[in-house]
Amino acid sequence: MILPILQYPDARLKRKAVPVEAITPEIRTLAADMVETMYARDGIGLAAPQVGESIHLIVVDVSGPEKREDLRILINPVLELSGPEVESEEGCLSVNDFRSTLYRSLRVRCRATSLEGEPIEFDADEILAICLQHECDHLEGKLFIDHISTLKRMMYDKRIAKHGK
Ligand code: K2U
Ligand code: ZN
Repeated sequence: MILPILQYPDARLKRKAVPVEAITPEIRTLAADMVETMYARDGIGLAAPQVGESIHLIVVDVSGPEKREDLRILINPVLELSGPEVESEEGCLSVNDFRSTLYRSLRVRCRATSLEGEPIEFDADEILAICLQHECDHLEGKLFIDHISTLKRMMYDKRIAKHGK
């Protein structure tokens, strides 16, 4: 089922999510719905808080909605950042009509749990590393606009206040 995606400045996007304690049928259904929603919205990642569930669950597929060749469903993901910081131009399915550049680590090591309850560990760089950092920020209640300059943020907030999007 395609789920509605919360839009900034919805306060629920600022909540710190909580770890998944048990992989229940409801968690499996939510993960499947998040995957469907991500592809339907041409995204390459989606975090549970964006669909109103403040738990540590993200889905990513940097091969994109056309190919759907690299789907990763990550429960309780933890990132270890490494490598230099690189400039990243980002948008967000929860931040309408806005893109900005910020800095992200070029490489990450990700540890998580699969839907089957198995440990997952992999290294990532480039767009997968950026996407993982973007999604894990959502679990902390952070959006990419929290990393940009105050001036850029003020300009976006002013546009939202005036036009609602
Ligand atoms: O969390 C989200 O809002 C999903 C983002 C993830 C993302 C944003 C910026 C950079 C990497 C990942 C959406 O996928 S935004 C749409 C998009 C699509 C392709 C490439 C970059 C961004
Ligand atoms: Zn986002």
